[in-house]
Amino acid sequence: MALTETKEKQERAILAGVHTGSGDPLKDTTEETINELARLADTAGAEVVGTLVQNRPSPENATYLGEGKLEELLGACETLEADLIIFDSELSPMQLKNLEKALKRRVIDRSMLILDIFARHALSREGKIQVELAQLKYMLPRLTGIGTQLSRLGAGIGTRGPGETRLETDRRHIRSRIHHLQQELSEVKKHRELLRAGRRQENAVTVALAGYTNAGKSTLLNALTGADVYAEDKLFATLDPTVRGFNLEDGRNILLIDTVGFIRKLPHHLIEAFKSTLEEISLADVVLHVTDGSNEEFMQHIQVVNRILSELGAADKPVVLAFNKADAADGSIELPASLPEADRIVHISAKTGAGFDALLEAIGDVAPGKKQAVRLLIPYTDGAVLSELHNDHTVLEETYEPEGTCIQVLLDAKAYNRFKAYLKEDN
Ligand SMILES: Nc1nc2c(ncn2[C@@H]2O[C@H](COP(=O)(O)OP(=O)(O)OP(=O)(O)O)[C@@H](O)[C@H]2O)c(=O)[nH]1
Ligand SMILES: [Mg+2]
Repeated sequence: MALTETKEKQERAILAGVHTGSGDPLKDTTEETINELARLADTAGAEVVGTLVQNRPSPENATYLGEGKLEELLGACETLEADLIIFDSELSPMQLKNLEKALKRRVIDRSMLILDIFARHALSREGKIQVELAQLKYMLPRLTGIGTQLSRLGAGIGTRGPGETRLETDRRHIRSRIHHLQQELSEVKKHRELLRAGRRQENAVTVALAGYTNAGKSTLLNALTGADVYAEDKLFATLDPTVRGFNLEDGRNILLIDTVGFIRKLPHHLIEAFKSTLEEISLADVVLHVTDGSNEEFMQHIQVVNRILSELGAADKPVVLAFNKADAADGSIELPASLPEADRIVHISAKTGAGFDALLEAIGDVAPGKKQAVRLLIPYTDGAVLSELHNDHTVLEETYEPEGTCIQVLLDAKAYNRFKAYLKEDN
């Protein structure tokens, strides 16, 4: 039997950007952002064959790059046989159109690249709807650029929809599809709200994992809860929220929620479209912010994550900041003088389990319903109180004394108030 070639041809991509030196984390192209773009391109399946960064105070209005650089880029495309040029920042509809015309090749920007990766990684119905919605909304104003060029230049990275379907490029069709997807999304949202209400009834504490992509969130969820969630050394491995439970030492039930990671210049449409997924973070009791402490850029990552967290209205939640990958950081992680805001900071390794005790203690401290061990003396005449303590609370120790049963039990603030009349004097 003959083997058929199924692997798609790898697209050859050149990365391009403008270094303004403005330090604007959303617009400037730096060595770090271009390296990150290369990882994104790799995740999307492209082979990066070249990079071109122009130094100029601001991008050219009509063509992003200056005239000379554009010539140079066209030459490079021909020499390196590139199929695709990926720009590091979001291009305006006009820039996109002009660039495709000048370079005679498909041009995409960072947003389209991220959307393409999301399209390939979305598994759940909700994830797929959200990604397609973001893609279509992104495309709508750019159709004169993409629409005219795409049919001529064929499919590839930036044109794939969830499930490897080809994105539609007809304006009228897109509008009605957006409408349809929005309706479907509101159905899915109702379902998610029901799930959430169920969790509230179980009286569990919800802790949402948040952090830069590839920080180790899913690995940590697996390590803490014994789950088997997909974790891999690639960007945006996780798109769909997963919830797994575990218990703290005082018996509190924690529901840990894993969800999509963040990145610099995350397309606004994507945040907008992923609102229902990201709501898991804004509605959680505690945010567990995981950062890759072995990555030199962790401070920038933390800033990006904090900015998105406040955009989501999650800025005032109790935060435990976990510097992960302590095993991979050479020496100890050096924390800068001005530390990012967090209620607790811990160093952990999701891989080896180092630092987990401190992590759980930190979560326990900032999460609602913290329990403390107290000693109560229950007279033998109050048998009902004793059974209630046994039924509803964690009893640590019990001894029988002449005046009654001496019981050591874990109580949260509410239960403490209820039973404080029985407090043993030498507590
Ligand atoms: N050395 C080391 N590697 C780790 C540690 N934790 C996670 N990793 C690795 O980091 C990579 C990313 O881990 P994930 O758990 O997929 O990261 P994530 O934050 O869920 O990433 P996204 O879902 O893409 O946002 C994987 O290759 C993990 O094996 C750690 O403590 N030490
Ligand atoms: Mg993950």
